[in-house]
Amino acid sequence: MKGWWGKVLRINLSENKVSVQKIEAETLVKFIGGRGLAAKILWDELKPGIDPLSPENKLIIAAGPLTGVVGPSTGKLVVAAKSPLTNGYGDGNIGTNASVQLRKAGYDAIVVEGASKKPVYIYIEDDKVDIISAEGLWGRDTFETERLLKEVHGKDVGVLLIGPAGENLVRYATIISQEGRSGGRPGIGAVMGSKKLKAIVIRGTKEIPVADKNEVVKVASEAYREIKNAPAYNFWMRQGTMATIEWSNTNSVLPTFNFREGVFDFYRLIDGYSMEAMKVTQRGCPNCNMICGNVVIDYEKELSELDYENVAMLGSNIGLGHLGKVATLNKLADKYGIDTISLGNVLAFATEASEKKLIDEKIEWGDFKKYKELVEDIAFRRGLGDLLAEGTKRISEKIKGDSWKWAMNVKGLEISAYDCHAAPAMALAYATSPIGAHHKDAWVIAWEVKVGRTTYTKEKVEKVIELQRIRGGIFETLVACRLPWIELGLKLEYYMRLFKAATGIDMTLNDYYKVADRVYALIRAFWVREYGEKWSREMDYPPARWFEEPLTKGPLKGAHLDREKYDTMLSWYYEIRGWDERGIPRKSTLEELGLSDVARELEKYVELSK
Ligand code: PTT
Ligand code: SF4
Repeated sequence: MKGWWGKVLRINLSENKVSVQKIEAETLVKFIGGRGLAAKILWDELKPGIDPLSPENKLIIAAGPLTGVVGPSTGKLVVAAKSPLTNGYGDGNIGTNASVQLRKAGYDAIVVEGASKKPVYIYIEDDKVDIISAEGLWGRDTFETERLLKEVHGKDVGVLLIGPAGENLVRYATIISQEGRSGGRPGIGAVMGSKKLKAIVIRGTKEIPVADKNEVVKVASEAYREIKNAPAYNFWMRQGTMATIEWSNTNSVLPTFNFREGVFDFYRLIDGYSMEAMKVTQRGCPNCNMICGNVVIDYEKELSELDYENVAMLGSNIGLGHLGKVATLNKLADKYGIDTISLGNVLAFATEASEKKLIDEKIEWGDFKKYKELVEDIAFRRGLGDLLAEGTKRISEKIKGDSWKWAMNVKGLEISAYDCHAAPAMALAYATSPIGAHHKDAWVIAWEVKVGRTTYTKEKVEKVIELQRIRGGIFETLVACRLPWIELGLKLEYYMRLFKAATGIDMTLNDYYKVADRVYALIRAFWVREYGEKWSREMDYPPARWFEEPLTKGPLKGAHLDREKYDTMLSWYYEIRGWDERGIPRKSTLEELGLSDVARELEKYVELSK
């Protein structure tokens, strides 16, 4: 079979055992790769109810048929596991040379099982796999560790690794690569830490098997040309995702003071133009000709790679209007391996809790020195940092009061950087994202701003699902970066042609949508199996703050979400997906998607509607 190797590398750290497992062609066609493959493995192999930080959890590193193949932005990987933050399905997407090296080494995915007693790292060179002591690396930050590993194994290896936050089981620790690429928001770095696995280092020397090499090159060259000729290309190369700060403030969706407001008085001091003035270089993922990692010199005269989410969450959301200082907090997050989105939420939540006297510690908005201390305390779980390392949902359960209303998460995963007081479709996108609140599956906000903010229509629900199918389905399974498509208008057709050239399989857009729906239903089944009778449609709700506390500033002053109308949208969402009023896929839906086995298993935990 072309396009895939059909091979998973399994490494059991409890038993020090390495094996290679074949994946059936039928599974690959049904789930494609990346998130699809990861969800399938986790569904098939995890016992429900396991502790995500126990050896029973599995860490999945999954490529797709486009990963590593020449073509726009194909240097991406999905990392997945049962999440220690949400106790549900968790994944993330990381751009790294490790993706290309994995495929060149002859695998579509790696499954890490069990846990080592002592710190180790894994070195993979094609068929040779070594588990090596990492005693000398444990405790070191991600930048230093990657430098050391590259000195030992060569500059061209791909490295996925964790910092002290992953080692110390911070529930929102991520996997880091190349000093600034980060993936696995729902604590996938902590899962890696629980296995005492510091790093995976990969070198591959094989040729990735494709069905039609000439066609791959032809389609890729056309796509690269289209990207370069896109009208927005030059500005993208100047600001990348950082242009969104100005857009968000203008449209009153820039998270400010723990999502109380959508505008920030000092937004100009942290926007894309301020970033341009500080920029020293640009970095990015392999195979990309529109690299978007903008690197600046931070307040401590070190390098820091900025993206919109990082700056909004560690800037306006904590009241910090100084880009150099924001960059320092961001750099620390990368060095320690902490997700910036959850971090910005946690710091803001702690500040509000201090203001409302629900915690003793004195924390003030915009207090850079205090925030810097707290980031370190979180990474090493010192003092208050130990509680803050648990994420907003668990902190709120501990400090009580009405803090659950402004603990800005869905299913335990913190909200990314778009305020939804006046954006019901975006709120629905957060609430129904398959990993908890994240914009990656349906960034519907830009469209919603154009069609009108205050309506709760079926058209909006359909748009959320369409985007989830494309972004969460197609891009996360192929695995490719979605930014050429969403930012520069590269047509989806290119990805379909590239898939055909790589695999020899011709799929229509509807075929891809069916795969996407299958993956969504499977992931939803995973959540329901974990939560059992505790599962309810309330889990698909955004935080109470957006319903109950109107914006007090800006052009949309007074705006808030309407609970009843939101609930109607949620019912439409379920109806279109073929899920029942609890948000559980109907038996007939699972069967129609070729998931009869999933229906049979799920029925052991909850009653399924027909
Ligand atoms: C992603 C999330 C995002 S989404 C950002 S900025 W963004 C934050 N980046 C972090 C970071 O950096 N350091 C850190 N310590 N934590 C961070 N947490 C946040 O993580 C990223 C790009 C971006 S930048 C985006 S939108 C797109 N995301 C894609 C996606 O999800 N899928 C896909 N097929 N293509 C994508 N392309 C773009 O990739 P998560 P990366 Mg990321 C410093 O990881 O868990 O998915 O969360 O991977 O290689 O850094 O690329 O304005
Ligand atoms: Fe990576 Fe940015 Fe290029 Fe996407 S556009 S592949 S995130 S560098």
